Amino acid sequence: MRTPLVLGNWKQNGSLATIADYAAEMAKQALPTTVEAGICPPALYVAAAINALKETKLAVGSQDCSEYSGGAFTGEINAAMISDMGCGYALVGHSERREMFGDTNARVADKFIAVKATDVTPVLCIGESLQDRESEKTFDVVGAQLRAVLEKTGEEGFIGGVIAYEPVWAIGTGLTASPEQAQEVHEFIRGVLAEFGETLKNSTRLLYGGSVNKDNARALFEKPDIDGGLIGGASLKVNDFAAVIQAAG
Ligand code: G2H
Repeated sequence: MRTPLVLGNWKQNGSLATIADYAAEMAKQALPTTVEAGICPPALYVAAAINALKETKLAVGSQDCSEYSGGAFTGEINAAMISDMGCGYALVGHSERREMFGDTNARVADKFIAVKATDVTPVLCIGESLQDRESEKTFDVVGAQLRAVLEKTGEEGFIGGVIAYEPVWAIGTGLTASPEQAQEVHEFIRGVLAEFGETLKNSTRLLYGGSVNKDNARALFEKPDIDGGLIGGASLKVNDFAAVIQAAG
């Protein structure tokens, strides 16, 4: 039995004022006790978010993590710091980091390993571009992104980690993969996990991300291999995000 997980990725949005309002409104929402949920605000606001969300069910996560453990890496934040601040999760390999900030499969694997060495849960983001999908390379691309990590960690080093499948063509575009398209890739991902161990296959939570909202969430979360979501735009509005969390319950 996998506990559903819904994480909000705020990307480069938010302010001290919006975090305070958001937390006050979220505290009034009746959220299901059966769902784990959290938000990943910009790193500078993690402390404020943890403090503001104390009265809610929401945890806080980081949007990224350095692969380095510390030293002369200006602008970077390491896994020990993310743990030290009390974050429950750290995203690694989001497609925006891969596309715009040079995160390769190898670097993402090192980031995953750095997070996994702490008490923070790594959330490995993978997904194909529109061009990949149109040229029928979805499974090749997603498989390569996943194996790059699994081949370094093995089953033991991956267990407890989370995977977010986010087709790049569905991110922030309003285009969502249909529940059937998402399930097909999630089933493939579980097949790759099975190559590394049955426990890994059965226990790993697989989130879907890409224009999930309060109207399409339930149909996605009903699919057998979809264990929750990574939510961008819709996580910025309390009512919408609460409805998505409820849909996972
Ligand atoms: C995909 C998702 C959250 P959105 O990036 O990671 O964003 O829901 O806005 O497509």
